[in-house]
Amino acid sequence: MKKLNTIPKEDGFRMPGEFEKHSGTYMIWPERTDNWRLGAKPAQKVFAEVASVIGKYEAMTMIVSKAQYSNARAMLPSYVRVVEMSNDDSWVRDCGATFLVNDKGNKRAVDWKFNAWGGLVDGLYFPWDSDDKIAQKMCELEGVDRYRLDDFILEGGSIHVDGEGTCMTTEECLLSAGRNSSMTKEEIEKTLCDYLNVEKVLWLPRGIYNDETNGHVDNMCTFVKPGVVALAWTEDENDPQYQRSVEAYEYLSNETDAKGRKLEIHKILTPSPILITKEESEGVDAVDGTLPREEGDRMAASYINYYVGNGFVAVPVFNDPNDAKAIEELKKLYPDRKIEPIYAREILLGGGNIHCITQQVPKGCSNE
Ligand code: KQY
Repeated sequence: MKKLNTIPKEDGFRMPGEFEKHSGTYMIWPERTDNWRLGAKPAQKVFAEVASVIGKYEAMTMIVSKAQYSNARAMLPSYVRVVEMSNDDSWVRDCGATFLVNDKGNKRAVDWKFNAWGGLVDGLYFPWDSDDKIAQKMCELEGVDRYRLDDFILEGGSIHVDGEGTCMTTEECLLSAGRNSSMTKEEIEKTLCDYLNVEKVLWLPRGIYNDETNGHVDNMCTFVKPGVVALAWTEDENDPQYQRSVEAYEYLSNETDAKGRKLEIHKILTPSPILITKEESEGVDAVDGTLPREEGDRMAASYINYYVGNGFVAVPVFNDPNDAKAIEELKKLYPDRKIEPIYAREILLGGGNIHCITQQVPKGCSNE
């Protein structure tokens, strides 16, 4: 498949909202023992559950290393396609392709440069070269041409779009020192506008407290549909999350989207603080250059890290009293989709959640 040197906006390609129809979903099988405890066995069980749930609704592809192929194949139902591919870890939202469509239903993708959330400044592991090739390989499998940006670092979890001209991100992440520090905010915004084909970028100040991605928006706020957002919230003024949520709420309340609409904001309470236990910490191998998992560290838990697909919403839950509230709220926000709660502590222990480990391929009718 071709590498394109033109610009999606000029070519008439846009990133659709996640809530638009999909042709399928990708995930990557977890295995690295310096991120996933106990040889990644508990995480593999939950990844298999997530893939099994999504696979009931749409075509599901699991990327897996050579070493783990047989194990993943054995743990996954036959309706999940398993494809061998080198990888460094399992965050396909971040290293995978960002798929685009045009009005004729043709598909292309953006292949952003990936540096493991901050490269040598504050990245989370080294090396990341296999992950940086995942987007290209997904394009080969899907048969779509790609726009490769060799000079612009971005992870898919750091952006959300409404499919109608608006992108949402955080300053904490996109202006961080380990990404595009030689670019101005205006230059970064122009790149987003050109490659996602949007007219307006909403810059939330910060993401979730202690999020190792430098505050990805996909853990903090998401578009339910154009004009409607769901925001992570806490009523506890002593929680360091409180000020972050208040700032985001105030910012969004005073903004409009690309179509000039005021945003309807739904607050979704976070679970109570979730800390890494001694047993969990001891199950992770220590490796130089990988972020350690220390007992007592607070994890960046949020229900906003859910994934929306054809007829369903896969929602992380944590055995917390706020699980039920989040599910009830999401049932109201997505009346036409089945809410699928999945106990996701093991994914959270690796540094993200269901949205971070999934990547949608939008529906189109043919490839160009
Ligand atoms: O998107 C994410 N939340 C990825 C987090 C990466 C964690 C690596 N340990």
